[in-house]
Amino acid sequence: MKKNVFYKVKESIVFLQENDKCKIWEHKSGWEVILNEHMLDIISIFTIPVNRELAFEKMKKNHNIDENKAIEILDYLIGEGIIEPYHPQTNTVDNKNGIFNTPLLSIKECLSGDWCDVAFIGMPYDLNVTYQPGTRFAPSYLRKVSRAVYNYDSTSLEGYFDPIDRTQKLENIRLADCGDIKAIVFSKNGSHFDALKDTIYKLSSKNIFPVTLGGDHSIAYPCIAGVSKDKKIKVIQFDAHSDFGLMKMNNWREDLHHGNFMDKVLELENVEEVIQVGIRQITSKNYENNKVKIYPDISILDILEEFIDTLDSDISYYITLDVDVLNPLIMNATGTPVSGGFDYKELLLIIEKIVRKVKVIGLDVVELLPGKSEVEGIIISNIILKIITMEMEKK
Ligand SMILES: [Mn+2]
Repeated sequence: MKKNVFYKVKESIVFLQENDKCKIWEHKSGWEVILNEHMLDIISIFTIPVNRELAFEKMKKNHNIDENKAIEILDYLIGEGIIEPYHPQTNTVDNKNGIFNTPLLSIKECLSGDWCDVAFIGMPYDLNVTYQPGTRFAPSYLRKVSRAVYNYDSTSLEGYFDPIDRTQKLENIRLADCGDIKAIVFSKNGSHFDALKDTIYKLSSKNIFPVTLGGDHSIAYPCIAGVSKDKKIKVIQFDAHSDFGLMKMNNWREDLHHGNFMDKVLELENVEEVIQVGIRQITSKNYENNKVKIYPDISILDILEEFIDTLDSDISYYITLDVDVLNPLIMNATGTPVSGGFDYKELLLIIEKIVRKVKVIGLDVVELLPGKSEVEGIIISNIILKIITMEMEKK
């Protein structure tokens, strides 16, 4: 039996109630069946995507149906074309697919049932930059160029073959792209920040791994607030800049930007620690905070094993990845580049050691400023793919 198959009532099925009778009607072919209430209750189990185990469990609990009978009912419902395997399809007609060719679904669909493992959310917001704008184009840029890295197949769920490890990866892992948190015009740090926070919280509480595609770095604040709403976490920030304001923020809705949002993150009660890796921008004065550990420039590479030993296996970590942590020689596509920094393999090595040691519960990738080149997008797509692959291997 194929692992991880989810079933759902066919899209073309309509439930009708006529003169005390319950009917289901298939509006494409036109047939209808009158059902007793008992059967209707059983079918309603499948209004959200459920796998066999969960369906059987519900039939047993609510209707006292044993497993043999449950198998019979499931086969009947499939045979009659009432339910079908749930494979959210990628839209190949107008090529409007998500990152890695994932299906573009609503957040509601992603939250329905428990079939989704990883959800991508675009946050095309760059009102908070202090220098060059344009990171608002990164989610659509990543959706386009990431297909050169990996093409997700929602039907076979076969994942991909990694020629370096010589193994099949991401098998039976379900991905979806929820599209962008949208606005024609964003208001500064307004309701869309709240929507992002709420979305991340909902996904995270359903055990779905959220990957937010920024946007400027300020969008990490609602992401971290969402993911830490009801649990303690630690944050690992890859960045050339510390993103501390060193100034008092009176009203964050007005004052928060991509260079000071960390001040607000540190105020979040459930954020126990922020580990900053790659910091190399010079500032007018030193900044110290007992919640923050800083590993400047590429110094972490010299003490990598000791660093990994300091990580806490009893708490979940959230990763916020500012692409300017990479050396501008390979990461030209960013608004505020700083000389120095990691190359691709160095950054991957650090991330790999982190993800192998601790549970990571979410990721955002920010400050990617697309230019004409696709290379930077491909580099970032690879990093995103590696992170979700390593985290999903733990499932
Ligand atoms: Mn940053």
